[in-house]
Amino acid sequence: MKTSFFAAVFFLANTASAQQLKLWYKQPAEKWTEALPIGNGRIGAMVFGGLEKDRIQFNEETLWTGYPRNYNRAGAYHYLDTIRQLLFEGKQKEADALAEKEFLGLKSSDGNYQADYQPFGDLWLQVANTATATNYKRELDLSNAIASTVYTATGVDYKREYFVSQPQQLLVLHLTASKKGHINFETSLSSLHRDSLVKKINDTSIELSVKVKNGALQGESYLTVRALNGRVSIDGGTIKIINADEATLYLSAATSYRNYTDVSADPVLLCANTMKGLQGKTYVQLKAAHIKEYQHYFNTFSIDLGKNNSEQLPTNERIEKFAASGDPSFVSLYLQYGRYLLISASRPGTRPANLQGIWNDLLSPPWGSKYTSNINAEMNYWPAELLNLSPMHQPLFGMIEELSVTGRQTAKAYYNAPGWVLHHNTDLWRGTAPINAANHGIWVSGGAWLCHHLWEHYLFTQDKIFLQNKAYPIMKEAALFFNAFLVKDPVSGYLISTPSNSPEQGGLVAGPTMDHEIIRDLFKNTMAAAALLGIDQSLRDTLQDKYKKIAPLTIGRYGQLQEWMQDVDDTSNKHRHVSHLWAQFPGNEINWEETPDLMKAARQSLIYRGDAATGWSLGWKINLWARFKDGNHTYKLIQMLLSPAVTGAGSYPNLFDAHPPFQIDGNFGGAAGIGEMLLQSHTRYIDLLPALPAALPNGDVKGICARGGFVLNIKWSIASLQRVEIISNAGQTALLRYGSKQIKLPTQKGKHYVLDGNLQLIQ
Ligand code: FUC
Repeated sequence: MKTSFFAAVFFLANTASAQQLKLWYKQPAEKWTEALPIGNGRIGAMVFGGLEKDRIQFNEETLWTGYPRNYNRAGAYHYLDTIRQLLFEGKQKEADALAEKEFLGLKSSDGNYQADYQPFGDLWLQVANTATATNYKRELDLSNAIASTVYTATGVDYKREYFVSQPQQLLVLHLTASKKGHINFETSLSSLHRDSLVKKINDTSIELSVKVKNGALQGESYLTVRALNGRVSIDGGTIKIINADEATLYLSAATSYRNYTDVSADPVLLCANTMKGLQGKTYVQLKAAHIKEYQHYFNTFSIDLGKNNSEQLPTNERIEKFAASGDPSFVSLYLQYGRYLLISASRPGTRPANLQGIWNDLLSPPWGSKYTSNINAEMNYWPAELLNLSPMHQPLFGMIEELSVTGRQTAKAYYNAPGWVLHHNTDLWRGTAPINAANHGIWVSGGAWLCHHLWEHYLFTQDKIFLQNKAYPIMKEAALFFNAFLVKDPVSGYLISTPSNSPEQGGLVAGPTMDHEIIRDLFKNTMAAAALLGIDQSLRDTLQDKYKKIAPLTIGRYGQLQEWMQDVDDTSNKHRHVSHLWAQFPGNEINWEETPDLMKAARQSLIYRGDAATGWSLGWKINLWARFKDGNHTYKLIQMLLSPAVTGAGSYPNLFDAHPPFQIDGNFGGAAGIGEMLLQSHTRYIDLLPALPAALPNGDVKGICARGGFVLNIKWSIASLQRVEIISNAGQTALLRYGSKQIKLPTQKGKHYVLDGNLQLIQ
């Protein structure tokens, strides 16, 4: 994996894009969805940029409600056969009632099944002399991950810069003025947590201590100020800075969370140590180290789709005008914003991005701002490999590893089965038992879907060590679960998944199509991994035998891909979940080469479902249409995504995706979908520009990745491929295809190849 990453960086040297990678505004944020997100994977913050009163609302990724505990109902498996039998007899209501009573997980002491992600606090600035301010502008520069606010007042130019440093583990805010002695402001901390306290630590620092209401965790945040000249003093919990030339604020945040079973960390000590790390370092050095670390990831990829004048507009106006302006540089900005958000929410060594990444201002956020595994948690990671951010995938793998441990107890308690299972949700404490209600909580394929990510990481990176040590043992255990779990359907004779559901509709059923697609994918990938590693022949034989017996995909009476075992699909159903299309995307069982009839049926199903959708559902449909190789339809949905979030769907002024109120998955699904228009590699081919819309006739993408360990630069003009550069990180053979042209290119590891628009090798 390391090799491919560094090769990609080298490959992109001297190709800095001429595009402006900025979100910018002429006025401060009033609402949270207007504020600008910054983050280092652990600490996240929303910058409002208020003139007189600036607010920086911040989070730390491990501050949640709840506590380490067992979520499982011991002996639930005693009811499994009865629930199955009732479903086989068509008694869905009775099955559901029994499952509600005996088959859900255990609630915590506060009555919740799972925990909620919490806000931490607010950092405030009360700034003097802003009344006559002009030339106001705030922006977020994606090229260096720095937000800024600038304005002029009484002849002095002021600037605030904000970023969250990964190397230093601090949120940093730097204030400067064009004339000496003009920095005058007060700064303070507050928190929504009722159990919180702000107090002085020393002459330049204050601390905020919080304790969550329903749970075990405590948090600590230190704020310290360094000013150049002028005076710093503390009055109560407020730091005052008078007549300084410049000032820098450093904010640390930590909690007592150590891991999902241990809450004995000392957040005070952690904050004190982080502050010690500042000694001997200047702001300039910190900023340079931050930019270097961030660009190490961000600069592996660039995209230029052309531009028009709308780049001159502030971002909120660009969203409003996108449908009319057709500004292609807004599409590239959206993609790069997705990459920025993933780097900011999911650095190696941190927890994965949750439903809101790491940004949340509410004590009771929508859906707890947890991890929903029936689409949302996975969608967050769709751009990771394709858009050259493979290291950002690591936090998800860390969580999968933990779930494979907690999910083992769930497999035993509910199914008396070996291996591990995850139902439709998890939280910081890695709960895996079914929650909420039988009709959507009893869904067994969360873990198997996550395993798809382990395998995809291998396919993209060809990292056999990862496959052997990390991925395979977890995939194998997930496969062992389903090997025990699948049962014979008395009607069809096929092996099916039951009890389960087609997320989140149709109720508790036997044999939802999505489960079979995901389980087949898991079995196939586990067999392929074992074969590559040359191990577990008898398991391979067992899985092969079961694989063939799993209920196949079927086409129903309306030409649709059936969502259930019975042909009961309703063509007027507009439900946001399009679960049965999983095998077309993110899976690959359905594709134009091998299964064209199923491809047509899947497309028909999606046509019935319609285009209208919010948030992640639109994100999913974008990827599906790209895989149908229908670029214009894909683009139509991208236009819906890049429209104001007035009616629900679309984007907020800060380009956060609307799944009212906000959920981050659609940002990631959208970014991945733009990539899927330009490159696909899920069959044996690497397809160049497979779904290019008429609206994007010219472009240049550098650093996009294909399975097989390839990194590509693709250039096209007037809707026609001009040039392809391909670097091979693993020495595999690339089967490149563009329209009806194709070339088989055996490669050597580390070598770089150049082809023209006719796929002729020129170098
Ligand atoms: C699934 C979706 C909802 C929401 C929630 C977090 O349950 O059906 O729309 O995204 O996850």
